[in-house]
Amino acid sequence: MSEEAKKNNYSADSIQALEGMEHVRMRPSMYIGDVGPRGLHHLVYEVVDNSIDEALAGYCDTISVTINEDNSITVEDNGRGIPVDIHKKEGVSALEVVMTKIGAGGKFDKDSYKVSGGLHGVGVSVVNALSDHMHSTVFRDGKVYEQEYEKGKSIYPVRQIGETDKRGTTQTFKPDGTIFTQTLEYSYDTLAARMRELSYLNKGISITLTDKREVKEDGSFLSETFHSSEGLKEFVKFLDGNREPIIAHVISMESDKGEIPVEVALIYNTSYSENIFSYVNNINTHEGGTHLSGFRRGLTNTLKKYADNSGLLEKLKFEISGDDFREGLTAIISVKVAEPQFEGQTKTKLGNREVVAPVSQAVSEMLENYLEENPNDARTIVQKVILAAQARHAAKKAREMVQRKTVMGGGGLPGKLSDCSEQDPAKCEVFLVEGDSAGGTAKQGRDRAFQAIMPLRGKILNVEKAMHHKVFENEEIRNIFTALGVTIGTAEDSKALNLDKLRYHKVVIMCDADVDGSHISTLILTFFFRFMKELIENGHVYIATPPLYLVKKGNKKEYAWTEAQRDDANERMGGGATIQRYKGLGEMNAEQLWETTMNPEFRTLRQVSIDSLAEADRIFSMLMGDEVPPRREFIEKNAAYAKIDA
Ligand code: 0RA
Repeated sequence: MSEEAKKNNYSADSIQALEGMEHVRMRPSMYIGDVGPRGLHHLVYEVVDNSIDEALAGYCDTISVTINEDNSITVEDNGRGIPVDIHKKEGVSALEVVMTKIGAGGKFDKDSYKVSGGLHGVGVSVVNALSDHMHSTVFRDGKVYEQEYEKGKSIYPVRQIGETDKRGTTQTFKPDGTIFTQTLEYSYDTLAARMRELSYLNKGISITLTDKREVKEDGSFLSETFHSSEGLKEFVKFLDGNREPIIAHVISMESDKGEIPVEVALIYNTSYSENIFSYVNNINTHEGGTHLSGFRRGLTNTLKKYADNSGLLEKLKFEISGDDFREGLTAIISVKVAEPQFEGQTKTKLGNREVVAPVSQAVSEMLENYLEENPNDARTIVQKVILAAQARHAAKKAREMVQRKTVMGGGGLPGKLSDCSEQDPAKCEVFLVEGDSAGGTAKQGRDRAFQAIMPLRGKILNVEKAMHHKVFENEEIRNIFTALGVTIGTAEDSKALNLDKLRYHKVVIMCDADVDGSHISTLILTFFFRFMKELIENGHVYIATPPLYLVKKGNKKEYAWTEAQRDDANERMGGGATIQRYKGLGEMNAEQLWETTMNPEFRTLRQVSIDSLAEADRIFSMLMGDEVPPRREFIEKNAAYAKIDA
């Protein structure tokens, strides 16, 4: 290439880089999913992932993440430091290339493939593009270097600012408020859940999370360090902390023979649910994929073979199905794949076919060894499988009953449902209301054109503790299925949820704003989480927020949701206002309920979302399981559904 051509080529490249940055700012959702709280937190994961990669390459064992007072984030690691030498092709520092060129991340080190990477694996330049301000500091070869950026553009060339005996990289960024218009506030709990998860998935790394917005009485900051020496084995123990194990040990293995590193850990507990979490390159693959298929295949084949040889199956009159091997199972599968292909609606389904066999083989080998060495546990597992098969038969009958009633419309809609007149589900809402009396008020207060009311009798069944056929036999729960128009089971998958005939796109849980009310909300949410997860994942589930106070003086009245709002309103009225504390929905009349809680113009609905399936599972098992003390503690500390609201 001539000098002239090189020059042209260089400027063409930098124009492309600029366009890349502009494109990220114009279409941020394409890179980070959304610009709500989820996308905001995603920025942190993207930066931390670079440090995790450095740790996986073997050069870093300590990462610290700090939420600064101004909601900017600092991520620090003790790796080799991002190289700062001049990048041959670009003519600028490698650091600058990584920070300002979309898609450059890590490419210059071709010996270590990038295995971690956020959901979209987009690189730190995307974070830079979406930040008001970003500051990189590199400690390398005895020197300290820095560079700063505004909205993704460097404001000076990389410069040396001192000497050091430290090694590592420090990144500080402040998300751009013109892009993240909804909120710029970081949630400590959300970041903590992800850092904890990362520490289990990448054992040996210490990740410290510090919140400088929270100063404790002794002057120190809120801070936790996550570190796991046993990895997935500890992750399983953590997840099942509130369930009762039926076998002596967590069964686990790790294999890095061959191309694909596989880690698996599992345990069986007394519950009836299946909890399998699968990860690819530290990303939770909600939709499963080939690694999950490999796991299932290995588990089913091995246990089936063992059960057949044990003679325990002789009295069983029907075939055991794959599902039966997974009742009461909690498992985690983590694989690292060099070039993952993500498929599915949310791009969280692994497509790489070559992953099936290594996972299946690893699982078989692990289980064979365990069953061989622990014959008592082996017998316990097989007995559990037999019970599951029997219960499945009972559940199938009960389910068919729900189905018949739903599909054939024999009984029609439940008698308690007051339906709306609108036919387009996208415009329809249904309120699940605690108690018949509040249900009556809601029925009077609603806009019957598009709002339906379904009163629920007291506390609905705690599905966390019930066998599945009991759940499907329960009338209240059958009514919910029927009212929503949701059915279970397709030709390929007997447990798949069918939302095609969903009758309302908004399903609103409306309960009293007290302890009982939040317990009932939690019961309903637990049911949705275990039996209609897709309803939550597709954003159909909401929680209504009735006010806590009515502040009245003369002909002025205001509703308040917090103590601060209450005192504020009182002050605005000149003090001395009458304050009514609503103890339940029942104390409001129809008009008040409409104005404050149901009218789309004024109400606040909290959309229920699941940040981390693993965390949600743990919380529901804790809130609804057998162990009372942790539940009490949690409910006392939090407003019941604290972790799962939007
Ligand atoms: C590639 C090569 C080298 C370091 C890194 C990447 C690196 C990147 C990040 C991102 C955050 N922290 C990081 N730490 C290191 C250096 C290769 C060498 O020194 O030979």
